[in-house]
Amino acid sequence: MKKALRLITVCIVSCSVGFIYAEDQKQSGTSQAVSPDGRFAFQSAGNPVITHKFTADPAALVVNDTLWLFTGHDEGKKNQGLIMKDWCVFSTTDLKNWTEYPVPLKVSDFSWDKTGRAYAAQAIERNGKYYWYISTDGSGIGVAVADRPEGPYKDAIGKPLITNDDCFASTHYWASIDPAVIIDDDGRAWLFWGNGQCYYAPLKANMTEIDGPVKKIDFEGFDFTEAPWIHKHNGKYYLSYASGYPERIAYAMADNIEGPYEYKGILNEIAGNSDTNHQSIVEFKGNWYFIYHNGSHQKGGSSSTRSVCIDRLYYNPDGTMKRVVMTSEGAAPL
Ligand code: FUB
Repeated sequence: MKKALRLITVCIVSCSVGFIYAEDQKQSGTSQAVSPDGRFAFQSAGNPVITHKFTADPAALVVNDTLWLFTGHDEGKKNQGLIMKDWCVFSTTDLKNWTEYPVPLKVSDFSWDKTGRAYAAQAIERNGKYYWYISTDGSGIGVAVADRPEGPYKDAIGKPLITNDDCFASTHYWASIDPAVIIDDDGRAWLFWGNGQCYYAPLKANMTEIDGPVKKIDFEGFDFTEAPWIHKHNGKYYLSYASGYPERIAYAMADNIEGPYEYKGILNEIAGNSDTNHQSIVEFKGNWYFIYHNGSHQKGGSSSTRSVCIDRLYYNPDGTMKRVVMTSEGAAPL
C-alpha cells in the first residue's frame, strides 16, 4: 500500500514536468523516465551508455546541437546467436542525458526481407529528409525515409537498394551487409558496404538509387571483415572497418573518396567480450568520438548481447588517429 502511494505521488509530480519517473528502472546513480508518447529519458553512467537493453552497430548523426544515435537491438541470449528484429534511435545534447524514441523501424517493415534479422545500418540527412540505410542477413541493403530523425521511417523504394548480385567478388550470402553513407563536400553521396569485400557506389541526389558502377576497395594490408565507416577530417578520407575475427577496428586514409587508400593501422583493439566491434566516428561540439559496441554489459554482455559505448578519439599532428582507449567512464560529460 505504502509502495503504491509512493508511486502515485511520484507519477503526479513527474507528469507535471512531462515525464513519468520509472522508479524500478533506475540505473545505479542515474535516473530514467518514460513520457506519455513513449519517449524514454535516461542518464548514462559511463560505458556502456545504454543499459536497459542490448544495443549494437551504432551509427551517429550530428544535427545542429544534437547527436542522434541509430543502433541495432540484440534480443537474444548470452552467447546464443544474434536475434535482431528492429532498430533503435536515441538522442543527446551532452552525451549524458539521453532520450530513446518509440521503435522507429523493424526488419518486418521491409516486405522483401526473408531473413528477419535487422543488421547494421546508418542514417543521414539530405534536404530535410532522413535516409536510413539498413542491412539484413542476406536479403540485401534497404533504405527507409522519414521527415524527422526519430522517425517513423518507411521503406523508401519497396525493394532492396543493393543485393548480393551487386557484390561481384563475393559468393557468400551475407556479402551485402553493413551500409555506410557519406555526403561529400561537393554534394555527391556515396554508399559503402560489405562483408569480406568492401564495395562502394555513388548515390543519386534522391538518395534512393545507385548512380554508377559498383566498385571495390583494395589496398595493401586490407584485411576487411565488415563494418565500413567513412568520415572526413581536414580534407582527408578515413575508411575504418572491422578487421579479422574476433574483430578489431583498423583504418586507412586517402586523398580521394575512391582512393587509393593507405593502411594506417589498428584503431581499436579486440574487445575480448564480443567477437564483433562495430564503430562510428563523428565530431560533436568540437570533439571527436569513437562510438562502438562490445560485450561489456555487467548483466549478461556477450557477442550476442552487445552494448554501445562511447570514447574520445584523438588525431596526431600528421592526421593519423591515435589508438582508442576503451574506458568504463565513457566520454560524458562534455
Ligand atoms: O549486428 C549484426 C552484424 O554483426 C553487423 O551487421 C556486423 O557489423 C556485426 O556487428
